Amino acid sequence: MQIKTRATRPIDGQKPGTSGLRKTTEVFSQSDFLQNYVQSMFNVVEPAGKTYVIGGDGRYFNDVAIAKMLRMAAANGVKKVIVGRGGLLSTPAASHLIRKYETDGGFILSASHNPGGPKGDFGLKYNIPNGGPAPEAITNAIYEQTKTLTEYHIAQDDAPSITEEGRFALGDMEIEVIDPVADYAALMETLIDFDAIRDLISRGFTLRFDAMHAITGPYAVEILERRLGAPHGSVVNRRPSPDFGGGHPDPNPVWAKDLVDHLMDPDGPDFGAASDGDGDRNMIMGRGIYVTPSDSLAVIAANAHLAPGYAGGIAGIARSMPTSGAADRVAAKLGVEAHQTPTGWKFFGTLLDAGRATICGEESAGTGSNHVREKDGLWAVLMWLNIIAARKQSVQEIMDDHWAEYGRTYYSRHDYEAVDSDVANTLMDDLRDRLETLPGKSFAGLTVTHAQDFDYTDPVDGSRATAQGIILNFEGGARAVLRLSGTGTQGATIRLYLENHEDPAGNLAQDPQKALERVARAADQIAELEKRTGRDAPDVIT
Ligand code: G16
Repeated sequence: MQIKTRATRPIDGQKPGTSGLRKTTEVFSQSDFLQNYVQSMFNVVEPAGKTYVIGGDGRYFNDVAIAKMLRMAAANGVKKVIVGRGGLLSTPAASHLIRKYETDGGFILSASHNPGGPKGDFGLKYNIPNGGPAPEAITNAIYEQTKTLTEYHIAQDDAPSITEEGRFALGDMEIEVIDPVADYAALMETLIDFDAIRDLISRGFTLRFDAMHAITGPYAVEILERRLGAPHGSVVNRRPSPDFGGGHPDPNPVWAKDLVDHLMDPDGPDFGAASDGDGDRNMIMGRGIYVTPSDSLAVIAANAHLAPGYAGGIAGIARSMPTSGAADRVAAKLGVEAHQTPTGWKFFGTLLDAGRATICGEESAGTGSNHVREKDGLWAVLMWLNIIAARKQSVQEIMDDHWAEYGRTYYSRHDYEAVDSDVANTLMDDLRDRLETLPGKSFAGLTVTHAQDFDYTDPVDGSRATAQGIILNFEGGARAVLRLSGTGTQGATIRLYLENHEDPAGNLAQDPQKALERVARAADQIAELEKRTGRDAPDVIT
């Protein structure tokens, strides 16, 4: 095999965000953009003689990028690559393979819930040997490499086809092409009570899983239909397509509206769920009810012992700071640790590795456990089905019982998308400067009790992350959080997270937007969201 060393120059804007590097496909496919980033990652991980997993969510450019990465991996001395057939792997499945085959890490190609296609987005991240996204010490080192890179190495030969399973070679590097689903499905069988779910379905329980034309289609068909017996057609939009059927593969009530319509129909299925582009996010619904991700985390944690994989109990619950406090109440009752981390699944890794958290979750539709080191959409769906089967209750009944026991934390997120970056940064900077002046002042009839910028010190390795979002606490317990998204590719997205807890004796049946109206107005008055962005309402409310 002939290796070519090509001269290159640093390319601006290769700083990884909340979860790896995400850019428009147009930017990612520009000359040398991918190669520069891959070589920068290789320069940090020193891949000679090592084994990696490579796979992606099948979006446009996935195949081209993987072929190039295989040639670069061979040229950089990689010993072996395990790759999903067709270059496909869901993010949680990739995490599992890294752990199961004890590889030196993996490379996941995805822009998650962002649209795909030539006009959509693309992304790439490195996961460490524990299966989780690289921590900031590594992503920062990669970014430093991108700023000084002068050359990259690539094999002259073409990469072999990866459309069939088997063992292939590229120079001295072995390429093992495997079934993307089999290992993951086997793992789920060890954690979840498949017999109980099979029995539930055989007695007429109906479900609709919307794969949103994305990667979970083949996983859901295998597990929900073939192994658990859901009738053919229970999984819809099941075939992954490079542009996700022209849609936005983000499982929330806005982008999965078709699923919401089915579940809000009095004759609709008993259970509904959706997953995102790369299979790590989830949305849970029952007939007539949408479960917020924050509530879903709390319910899964409270009932985890009903699933075989967690029968011995859980060690702790971790949530990202903007996620509601509903899970903390469960942790308190169970007498287990509760952790609050910055946004980004990578921050859960140390807690999971140290056995200080078993269940983790985020308001952004991510839930997972210590079975992998990524959030896992299908796992959350299976946990819910397991809980429904064990409790012999509907989703609505489970939520009613949960709220009656713990109270209800009303929750919503308001997104202002594609805001001019300068406007968004100035808004946050000005707010940060005024934090000390806010306590004691009233806005929309709510008095601020506490205002802070969230800083985090990892309790396991002591690493620090600063300026992770502004928290505004109000008298009576309401909370608003503001932060800028780290996953968008157009301008800035300002996220406003709102919550208000109602005790079990309070009104548990309010419309969440009504219950949060006052705190939303207070946050807007404080941060001048509408005035500064020139919008009279958020672009997306979930
Ligand atoms: C990623 C991260 C999550 C984060 C989400 C949203 O998820 O892994 O931890 O909550 O982005 O982040 P942001 O608010 O910065 O946009 P995914 O599913 O996009 O990989």
